[in-house]
Amino acid sequence: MPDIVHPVSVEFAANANINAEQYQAMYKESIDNPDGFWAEQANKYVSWFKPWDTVSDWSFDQEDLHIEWFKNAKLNVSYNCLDRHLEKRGDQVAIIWEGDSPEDDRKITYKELHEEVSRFANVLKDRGVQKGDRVSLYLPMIPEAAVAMLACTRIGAIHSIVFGGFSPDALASRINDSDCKVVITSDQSMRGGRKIPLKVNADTAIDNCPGVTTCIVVRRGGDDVAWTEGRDIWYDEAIAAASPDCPPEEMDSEDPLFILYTSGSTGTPKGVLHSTGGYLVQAAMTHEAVFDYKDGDVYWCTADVGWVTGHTYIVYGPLANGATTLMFEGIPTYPDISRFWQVVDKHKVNIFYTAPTAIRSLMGAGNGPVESTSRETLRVLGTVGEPINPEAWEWYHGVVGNGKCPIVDTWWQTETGSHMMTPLPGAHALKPGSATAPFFGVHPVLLDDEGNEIEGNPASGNLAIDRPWPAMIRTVFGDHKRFYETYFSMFKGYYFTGDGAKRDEDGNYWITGRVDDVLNVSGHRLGTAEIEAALGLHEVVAEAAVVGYPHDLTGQGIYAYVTLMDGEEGSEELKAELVKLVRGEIGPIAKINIIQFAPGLPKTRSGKIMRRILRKIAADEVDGLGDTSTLADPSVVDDLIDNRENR
Ligand code: 6R9
Repeated sequence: MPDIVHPVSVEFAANANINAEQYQAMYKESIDNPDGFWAEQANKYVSWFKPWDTVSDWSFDQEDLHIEWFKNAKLNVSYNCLDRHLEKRGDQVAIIWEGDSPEDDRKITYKELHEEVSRFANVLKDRGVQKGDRVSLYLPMIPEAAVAMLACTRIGAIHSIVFGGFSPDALASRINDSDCKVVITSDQSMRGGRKIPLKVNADTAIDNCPGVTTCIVVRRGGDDVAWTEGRDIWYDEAIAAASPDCPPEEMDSEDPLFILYTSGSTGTPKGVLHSTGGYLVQAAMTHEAVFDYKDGDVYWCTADVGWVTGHTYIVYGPLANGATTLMFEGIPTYPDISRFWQVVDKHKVNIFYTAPTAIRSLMGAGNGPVESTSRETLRVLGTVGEPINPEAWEWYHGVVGNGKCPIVDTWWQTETGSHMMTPLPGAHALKPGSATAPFFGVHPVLLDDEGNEIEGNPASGNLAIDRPWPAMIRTVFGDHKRFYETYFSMFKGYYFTGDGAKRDEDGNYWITGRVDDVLNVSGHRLGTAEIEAALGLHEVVAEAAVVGYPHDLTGQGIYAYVTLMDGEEGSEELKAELVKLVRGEIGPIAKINIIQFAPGLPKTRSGKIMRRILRKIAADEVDGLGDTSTLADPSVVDDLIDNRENR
């Protein structure tokens, strides 16, 4: 491991929300007395209509699997993100929207946001949406996405956001799985100067969703769209006609807040269900502590609201804290490769949070496009989504941050709801590539493959957590059994993250990546099983196995081994067809990089594909294939190695 260490800046620590000493004391308290610790945070960060009876109640056992925080307490998320700020900061900007084109921007105050959310909540009610109903959002990065999320929380509806880059099929299966009756979309989405026909996709999806009765369409591009009378309504017309008065629903702390689908190692994507109270407490607290957020800061997270990062760190965390959050519709390279930094200067951004893949691609264009901007307002930088390589870290720190901004490398997951491991900028020395230390209340352990805790440092193993935290997943929507099987069956008594990690001599954590069959491409999670299922739809495909391999820009690339039906021949045309097929089934994020036609796949005698071997071949590590004697037919491996040039 590299031994570069950037010590905590003395000036930064002097003004930080949390310094090293405070971190130590608070961390100890959070582990020794979790209920006391979280009760204090819950009172500090959230306004409750009614207090809780018990702080936490939980079991990770199969028979009794449940996780509850702040039991019987009442609150409303939109009240916490809007109403309670009105008196003090009604005229403060809540959302700065920066459009795809630099000429397009908008500022929305807390007062305006409160009014629009209330109106839209009434629109939803008017369309029959009640507490507990599911609403699907398929939207670009426009303020209406935040409005729709908050409007759902205002009336107790459960939103399920589907990333705008997913295909109609992917959207339809998510709408049906969570039984949504309302879909909110827009006519178009604008990215990099190009229009993407969201409404066309939504229409195609809804054709296969018998439960959908309403489709609400935000006008973004202004082009004509197909219209289904009775089902489709325009967002702008509906809110103009709706009352601006909508009292927030009293929700139980454990009432569901949202569903977000994510890929796992097997089967179709799972609906990760988050609940209300615990999620909001930890979202708000991490946003303030991890980014050293201070009143008046302009904060920008470049994620899409279709991912968990957008949920927690564009909308809920910042707005619960009364922050000004920037929402960006475009891409880092449009109209030119300085765009991120131009936006930082234009809106005087203080805190900037992005993904390593974006940093790597911008780094490729050299320092010029960064140095043509000032970025003097930046104070804290963050990364999320995948491990960051030390070279990209140093560039981000030295060039983007002018060497003066601490970088918080935040490790967490859709399932964890909030940050789990990260340095705090005023408390921890920074090691490029290390997610460093657990957040308050998080007790990580490294397990060997038998489930024994590995004590001492250094160590490496499977990363698991031995107790719940407030923002944790509560269940897999509609499938509590799968919840247990996915996260708790592998290592009894622990939540298993699916990641591997190392702990160095100082006890700092380094995430090494997924140890299961989940790929991470540009920070996006993809299940190998989903891609394999899509490939299997092609009539000449007999079998497919998909693995990840190291990729300079996207972190991991997608490598597919495809076995064809007897008598079929592989060709470049067929490869192109298969790439297109997968893209159509899942969406543009599932772009296969390499296809290798393989007459056979390495399998155990019981028929299980040995992915370990496929991963090694994909990574060109053919000398270290390990023991292949358990294979049903070891000669398959030689053939795969010999035919690598066909890929
Ligand atoms: C928030 C988010 C989760 C997976 C996770 C891990 C990887 C996320 C990371 C990181 C190393 C970091 N991951 N942050 N790996 N360092 N700072 O990304 O959620 O889309 O569910 O992905 O991403 O492998 O298990 P999600």
